[in-house]
Amino acid sequence: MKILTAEFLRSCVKPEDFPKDRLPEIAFVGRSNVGKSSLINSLLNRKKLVKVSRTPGKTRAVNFFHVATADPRLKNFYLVDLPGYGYAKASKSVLAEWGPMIEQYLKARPELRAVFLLLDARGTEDHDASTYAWLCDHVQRPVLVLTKSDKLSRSERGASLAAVRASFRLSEADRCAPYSSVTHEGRDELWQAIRDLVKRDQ
Ligand SMILES: Nc1nc2c(ncn2[C@@H]2O[C@H](COP(=O)(O)OP(=O)(O)OP(=O)(O)O)[C@@H](O)[C@H]2O)c(=O)[nH]1
Ligand SMILES: [Mg+2]
Repeated sequence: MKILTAEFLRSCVKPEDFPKDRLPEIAFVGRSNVGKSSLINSLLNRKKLVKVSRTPGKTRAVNFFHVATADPRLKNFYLVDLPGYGYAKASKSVLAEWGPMIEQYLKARPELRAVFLLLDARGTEDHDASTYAWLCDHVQRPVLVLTKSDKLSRSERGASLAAVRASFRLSEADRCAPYSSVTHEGRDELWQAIRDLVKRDQ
């Protein structure tokens, strides 16, 4: 994908902060530390556009990145980095703010064309399954991405994909693909998924 520009727009902590220009939005959801911010950097071929941290809970607001590409179907849109869930060390008050913020964003955006749910290729947790179910019921069926695939061997990757497909009861048509923000494995496939989903209702 030829990226023309990729810029941080702003960090939103309440719905009034969300942009009002109606551009298509693509959101990334997943547990804290799963690799959401790294994946956005990898997709955009930037090293430090989005802050990445070894400490879980780095992304605490809804962060919008404005992107322009050379693809006529993806001229102008936002990638949206959501705070991670399941970070037990965050203070209680921060935790109480997180859930509603994510919920408010996901439920209130007609601009939202695609939701990617990121899962660690090395194993999922109960919270991942409940988030998947919640997204299917309240927002839209998310596309699953198995992150950090570089940490697994080829055969382990196959086993991980099969395990997720079975436990999330995916159909043939449901996408689920490995991704590595280190080797960029899966990047072209992810852009293809974004293209297909953005085109869907334009
Ligand atoms: N080996 C490997 N490490 C990765 C990959 N993606 C992310 N990481 C590492 O995992 C850690 C967390 O990555 P982030 O991208 O900050 O994760 P996040 O989901 O945005 O985390 P929060 O903002 O806390 O929700 C960092 O140390 C990254 O370098 C990957 O594909 N491969
Ligand atoms: Mg992050």
